[in-house]
Amino acid sequence: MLDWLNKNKTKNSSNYGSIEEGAVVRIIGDRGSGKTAYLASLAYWPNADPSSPVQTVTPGNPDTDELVAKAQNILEQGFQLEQTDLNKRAEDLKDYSIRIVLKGEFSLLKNVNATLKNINDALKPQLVKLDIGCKDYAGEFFADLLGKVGDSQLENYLDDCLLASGIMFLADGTAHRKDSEYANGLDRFFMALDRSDISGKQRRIAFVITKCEESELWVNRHKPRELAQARFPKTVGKLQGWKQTGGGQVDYFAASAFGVLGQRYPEPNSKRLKRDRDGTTSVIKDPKHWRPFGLVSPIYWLCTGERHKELDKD
Ligand SMILES: Nc1nc2c(ncn2[C@@H]2O[C@H](COP(=O)(O)OP(=O)(O)OP(=O)(O)O)[C@@H](O)[C@H]2O)c(=O)[nH]1
Ligand SMILES: [Mg+2]
Repeated sequence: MLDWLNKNKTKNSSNYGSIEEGAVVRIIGDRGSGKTAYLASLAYWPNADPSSPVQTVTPGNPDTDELVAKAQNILEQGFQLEQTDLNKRAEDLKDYSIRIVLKGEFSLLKNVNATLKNINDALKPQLVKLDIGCKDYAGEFFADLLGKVGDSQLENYLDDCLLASGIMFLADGTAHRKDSEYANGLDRFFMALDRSDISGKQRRIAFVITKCEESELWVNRHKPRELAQARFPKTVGKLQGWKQTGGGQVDYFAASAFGVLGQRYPEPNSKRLKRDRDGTTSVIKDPKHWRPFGLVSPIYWLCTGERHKELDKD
């Protein structure tokens, strides 16, 4: 899977060229931050918007088919997903595999090195294929980062995490009172990351604020960096510190696995069950109009290191 890290640009003789990018990803974050819902909504991709830059999202293995079934049988029926178990070993966790294809676009810039010989290929619209392999950890892992030292299960998870080129760190935007805890968790996490080497490549961490259909987050969804800074200043401080000391790249994103209802006066497509210091638990209000937003943008960035403006508008 680590081969996916190598940019692999293939050309063919059809009307479309294609650019293939990939990443090995781990999703981390507190209990209830929305990790499994994020992945399930992405893999299921309900009510695709015809004007979205995303052409298709395809599950790539039986584990991912099972996740799609959960999206259909649990989330779409208006229920909550169960908590993810902290398996004994990270190797035994489900390893999801998802291919995302973005619609063809003329992307000459990506081909600035084209020679005259392959300029024809460079002039074709490029289908961008993003392949990710992703493990969804239980939030308990994140709690263990704070509370446990030298625990063999925790070490096993950290070792597994070191294999990833991209980390998605999810935080429920309504759990901002836990900012200090997340910042402390990151300290431990960075200590582990820094002792690893992914063959000279820079690791990327996408900090994703989830549940952004909630009105208090929705209004700032197009300014994810500012939103993160306002809600989780200490966490952002740690992430920026890691970046500045050469740890790797960091960027900020806003997403919702549930989305909103209506276009002119959008309202959250979620029904709140509970809200406390730990954040919000909800179910989908109107499953027929379930359309998540912001899910692909962090993946595009983890795979390419570039931001996709259209995906950010989502
Ligand atoms: N409002 C809202 N609620 C969400 C969203 N995504 C997830 N939830 C809710 O947040 C709660 C936790 O979601 P999960 O996806 O199970 O969270 P998790 O991070 O996988 O949690 P663990 O497996 O325990 O680590 C559930 O009540 C979900 O229905 C979202 O985009 N909006
Ligand atoms: Mg989970």
